[in-house]
Amino acid sequence: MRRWLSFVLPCLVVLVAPSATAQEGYTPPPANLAARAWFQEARFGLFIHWGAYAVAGDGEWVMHNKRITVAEYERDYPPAFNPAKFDAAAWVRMVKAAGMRYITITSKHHDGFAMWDSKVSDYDIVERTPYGKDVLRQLADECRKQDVKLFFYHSQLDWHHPDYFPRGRTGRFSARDDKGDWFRYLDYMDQQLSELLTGYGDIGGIWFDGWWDKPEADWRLDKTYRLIHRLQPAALVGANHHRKPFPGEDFQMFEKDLPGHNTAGFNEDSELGSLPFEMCETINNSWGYNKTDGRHKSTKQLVQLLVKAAGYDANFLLNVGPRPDGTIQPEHASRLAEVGQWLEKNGETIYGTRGGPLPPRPWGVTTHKGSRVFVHVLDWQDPVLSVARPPRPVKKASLFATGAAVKFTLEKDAVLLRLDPKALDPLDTIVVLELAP
Ligand code: FHN
Repeated sequence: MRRWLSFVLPCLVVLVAPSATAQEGYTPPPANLAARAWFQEARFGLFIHWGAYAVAGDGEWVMHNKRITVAEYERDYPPAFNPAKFDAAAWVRMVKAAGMRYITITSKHHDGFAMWDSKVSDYDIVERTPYGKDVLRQLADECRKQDVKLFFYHSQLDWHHPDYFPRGRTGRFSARDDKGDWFRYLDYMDQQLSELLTGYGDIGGIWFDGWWDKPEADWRLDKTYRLIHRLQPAALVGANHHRKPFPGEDFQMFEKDLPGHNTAGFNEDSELGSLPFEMCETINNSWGYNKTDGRHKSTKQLVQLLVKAAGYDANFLLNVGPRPDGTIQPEHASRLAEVGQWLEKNGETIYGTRGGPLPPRPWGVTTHKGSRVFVHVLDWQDPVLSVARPPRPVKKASLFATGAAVKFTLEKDAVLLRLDPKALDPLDTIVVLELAP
């Protein structure tokens, strides 16, 4: 399942060049700045990788990995995709119960198949599947009703379109003719983006992916980013190119790693910028539905990832890959519900907070809001925890869960917190430090 990584990684090696040309001189208008502020406060969203590939239950890279040609894919996948049990209202209810504030769903993944009723192509869910309905429209309507923001993940890389030429590092088994008009492909992408930005109400933003397939190409990002910002000035543009943000982007994303970390291999050149951060992660180890992947992270791991992301000042975008019938795997739905129960009690220490002020440490992280610092103790067993001294004097310390006072000693450069080992919560013991104004 990590096969895509071997294609992405070589791109990272050539990443010594400065950031690509994009929307130079972009000054975000007030509506965009307000949207960024909202985004940063929201802290938690659902990533949805869903497309005709769900039919195989072998992840979203099945076309490339199994060397399926365009003709075979067209014949076997969309005609078998019939998500008759898809219930947009139930999905959005699940998102709300999980404490998530937004959804980022694949409008088109690398297979090129559109999950909406595209007018510039018939390679879409309405025209090619027995289901025949626009799932993005249903989801957009329901998100509006239930006050959840909707973002679209849009693959710039396309394994299906004839004009995606010269080909990139991936999708080389699709048996397309060795010709194509690159700028016609980019026109097509811009037309599809225009459909998404004009036909589905206010969109939270566009989450691009796939630039890394052809880092040397002229992606005409300037034109594309301008188009998005013109059609919806408040829509946030982000791109998963694994590099420092390009001009015109409104947030910075990190795949499977906390900002500044690189355990998954994507963030070699991912210098931290000043835009809002978002980290995305899978529940098991797959983005698209994978019926053999049972390596589901526990609720504890997921809560701790959310908390760590917040401590690193990043949103947490947690993925599900719905099944071909339109339902969410029960193992994933139950975990989302449990994270939601945790947030129901502890959300005050996550939503609307900023990371820090203390640097993340192996024992945990801090978040803060106003004069309150939330010390999230994630991995600690001893009665005394030494944390760095916050920027202002500590007036009081207490357990967030019960309000019980926590004894502390102020050292020159540290605060010693006396924790009752019996009162430690295995998920997250939250100590509130009240700072002097
Ligand atoms: O190739 C994709 C992959 O399928 C998935 O969409 C992830 C999500 O971050 N991004 C790409 C790899 O970088």
